[in-house]
Amino acid sequence: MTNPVLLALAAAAAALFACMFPARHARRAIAAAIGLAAMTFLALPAAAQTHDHGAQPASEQSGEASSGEEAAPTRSDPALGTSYHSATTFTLRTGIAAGRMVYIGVGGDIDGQVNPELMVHEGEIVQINLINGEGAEHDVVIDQYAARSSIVVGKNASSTFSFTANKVGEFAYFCSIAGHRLAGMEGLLRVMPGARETMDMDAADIVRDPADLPGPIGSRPTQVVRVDFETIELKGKLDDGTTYVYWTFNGKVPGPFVRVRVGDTVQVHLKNASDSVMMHSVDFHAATGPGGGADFTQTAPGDETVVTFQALKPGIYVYHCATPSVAHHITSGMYGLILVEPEGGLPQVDREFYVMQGELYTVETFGTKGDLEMDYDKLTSERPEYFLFNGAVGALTKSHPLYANAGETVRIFFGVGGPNYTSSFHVIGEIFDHVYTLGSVTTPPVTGVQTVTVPPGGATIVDFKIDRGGHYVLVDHALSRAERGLAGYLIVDGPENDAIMHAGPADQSPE
Ligand SMILES: [Cu+2]
Repeated sequence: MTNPVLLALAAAAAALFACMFPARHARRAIAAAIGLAAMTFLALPAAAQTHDHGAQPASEQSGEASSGEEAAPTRSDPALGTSYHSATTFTLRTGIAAGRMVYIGVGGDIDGQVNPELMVHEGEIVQINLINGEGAEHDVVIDQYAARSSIVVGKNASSTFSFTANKVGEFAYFCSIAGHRLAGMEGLLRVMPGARETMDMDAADIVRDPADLPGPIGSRPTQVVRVDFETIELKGKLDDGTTYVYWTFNGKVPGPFVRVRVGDTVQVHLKNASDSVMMHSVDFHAATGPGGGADFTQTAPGDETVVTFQALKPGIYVYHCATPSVAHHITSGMYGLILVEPEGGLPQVDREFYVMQGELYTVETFGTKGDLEMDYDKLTSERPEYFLFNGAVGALTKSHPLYANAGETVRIFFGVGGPNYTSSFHVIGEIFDHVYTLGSVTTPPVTGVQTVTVPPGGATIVDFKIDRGGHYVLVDHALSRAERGLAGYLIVDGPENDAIMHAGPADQSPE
């Protein structure tokens, strides 16, 4: 499928490209950085109606799927001046059904269907992946769109092409190899008028605003702090036109940011909503005791439990649901952070943010529209479809970017719910001045850090001063994950200080 080396190179090139642009082009540069590997050297053109990757030598196509040219779905923030959307993706495998040559749908709504009808909406970018299922030569052509795949030669060879569905109507897709269309290789592309109806109506916004966290505690005597959690299962918006049944603490992902000081007594009330299907619980990594509290908080729908613990050690800690299958509860959104401030608190900064990373394991492939379902097999074999900041695709790019002003110091509390993937947390275009390694606030922070490793069930704190206005991008520097939903914007208002960076040679720098 996608070639990781190419991706990495493309990502690096895009990031570099982003950095090289003068500030007035920051928007485009950021779009490029976000598109990064997603575009894998291939522009996913808004203007061009089609693009064809061209025929490949047969030698490169025999054997396993070798296209390596997936124009993966891209995304961005319309406010940032770009118009990429997730491509509507279909995968067709050639095969034999009832003695005829046919296309067979793979994945999503068309899975297993013979010559499936491909339904899209006007204006959508359509991506069609063709896989050779039996070894004869094939392609896919849509005449009216002047769109076609390469000829796939040899079993498991594949090809990908995309186009913008800007003509409404019904169009045949077929194999142009002599005789194949007549032999059965023909189906229908239906382009419906108007934009696809988004599912916002019946899907909740489960995204936790990264600015939604309590302020510093600083110096105060220790006290009993009551924490009220309600576990809520709800259909939430995963992406435009895509929903997932999340399991949450208080309806958002991540759960509430809990902030106490060392020595506090934390009294947790866990209520499980009466319309829940599952039992839920909570394990605080900040707690010492059986299950981090989970042993005392296994809570049936409609019930409430209480557990009390001492915040003995300062630090930034993950909490999560710990009801089996724990991985299932975590992937579905049941994680959050608790900060146990050291005596006197952390050094003051101008802005604090709360960001967590997790993965989603859906039956449907990344980018599929509709209601998606959890895939237990993918979960247990660690094959996620989505990587997410704060629970949804576009959570920190489209709906809730981080905002700051040039000259301010920014702190990000960053945790990984996971359940499985370690993050290489990085902000494109910035350097962390202070990193509280492994979430320890009792060890002096390390300084001048580019990328921080954060394991599942782990967290960190990064502080940095923003010297220059512009747009910065939060990523996991395992950048293939940016193609599967993982990106955030830090939008910084203020002067674009050319002394720090400008396009062109040094002697052209304005004083
Ligand atoms: Cu749970």
